[in-house]
Amino acid sequence: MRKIHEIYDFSSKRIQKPKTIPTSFQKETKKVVLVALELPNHRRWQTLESLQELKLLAESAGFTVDKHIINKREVPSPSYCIGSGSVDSLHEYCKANDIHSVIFDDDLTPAQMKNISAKLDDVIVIDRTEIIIDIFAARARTKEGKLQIELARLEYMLPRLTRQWTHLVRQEGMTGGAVGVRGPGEKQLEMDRRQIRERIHSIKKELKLVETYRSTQRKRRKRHNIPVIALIGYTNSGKSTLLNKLTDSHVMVADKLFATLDPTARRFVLPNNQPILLIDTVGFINKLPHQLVDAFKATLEEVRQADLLIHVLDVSDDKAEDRLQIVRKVLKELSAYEKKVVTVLNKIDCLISQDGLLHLERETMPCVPISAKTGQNLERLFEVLSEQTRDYRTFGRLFIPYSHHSLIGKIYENGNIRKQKNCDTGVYLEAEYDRVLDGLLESFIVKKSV
Ligand SMILES: Nc1nc2c(ncn2[C@@H]2O[C@H](COP(=O)(O)OP(=O)(O)OP(=O)(O)O)[C@@H](O)[C@H]2O)c(=O)[nH]1
Ligand SMILES: [Mg+2]
Repeated sequence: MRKIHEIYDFSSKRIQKPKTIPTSFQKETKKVVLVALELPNHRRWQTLESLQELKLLAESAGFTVDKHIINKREVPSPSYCIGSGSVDSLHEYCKANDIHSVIFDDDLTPAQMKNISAKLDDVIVIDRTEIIIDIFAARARTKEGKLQIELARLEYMLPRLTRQWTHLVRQEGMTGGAVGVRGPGEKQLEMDRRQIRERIHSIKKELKLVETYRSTQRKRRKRHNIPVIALIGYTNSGKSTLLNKLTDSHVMVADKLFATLDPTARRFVLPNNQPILLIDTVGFINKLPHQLVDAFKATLEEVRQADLLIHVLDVSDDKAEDRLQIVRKVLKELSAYEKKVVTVLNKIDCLISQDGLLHLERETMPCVPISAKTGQNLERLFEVLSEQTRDYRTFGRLFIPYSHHSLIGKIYENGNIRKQKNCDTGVYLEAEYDRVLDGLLESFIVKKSV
């Protein structure tokens, strides 16, 4: 019997008609129209910005954007989201221009999705959450990532399962082909729903194990007293590039949205010999679908539990200011807003003028302008990180007798010696070192300083 996630594949089937959302690896050009609803409390620039982001998402999913339309209304129409007249015009336009799909900038209710699909004939109707889930699905590589996506997709799909759907699903032999067992209509629908719920339950159980594993890992790190620093930021801002540059790793870097889905942890030692653990995370975006936030709990927990966040902001993007606000909003949603943040103003190698930079610097203190790609100004970033991880260091004056000379080697390895004087019976040192050495060095401290 096929697994349910193989059957409920949005990229191959959908309510009422087969639906193919092209993923980035499919080359065929598919034209789409983007649709936004503008309510009285929306400003035009906000609508346009959101559409701009949707355009990036559509392109990341392999679509070519033909145009966008904005429908102003007092309230969303319960049947069609936008006005029914607008749906008719949209239909005409799509027919005349060979449009493959329309993508709504907001989430559609199951009823709206069904009604619009009915009016638009062969044109596929997609909403924001669905396209984001689809991109995530195309990017997921690890078992954990795939499970998280499947969960988000099933949760998105459950309320949208309708009778038209079961007709299609039955043709595919979803219940394993036991003739006579499947009842028509409601009964079939109920069976499908139950099967989805069971699958959701079992994925959640598997993900719980992942959470437990991660929390054990975190406890182990705490024991080693290594500060954990999570790289966060808008998708495509350069988080993985920075991780690779600092740790000489090869995490995938790509000029596309959501290149990274799984958290990767790498150890790095600052020039003052302070080890830190850097964690690369999934990128943020405006209106991150709640199904994804729920599904990616284990991943996002790394952000919540980190000792410090490095917010990577692409300052070469003229939307940098908005992206900053989006990231702050998502941090609030994740209850991680109170965390210590160092902002990295990235991609300065692409800046033609420094004009906007000053304003962003004022907005994001403490911050460091860098280029993760060329390595420009990374020394300054190290200084700021050393400063921010001071709590993990002890500053002290020590006298180590020659009988314990091996300790001096340990201080060299885990610390930074500022002054050293060799005397007859031992060595006098002024040093800062990792707190893990506190126990070993306690009895040799002449004076502790801050
Ligand atoms: N010119 C320039 N390009 C950069 C710099 N940093 C990153 N890039 C480019 O920006 C693109 C995105 O980089 P990634 O490191 O994949 O970005 P990310 O934040 O990890 O993206 P997601 O994983 O999708 O959230 C790639 O094409 C990088 O080569 C930089 O300092 N300068
Ligand atoms: Mg990345």
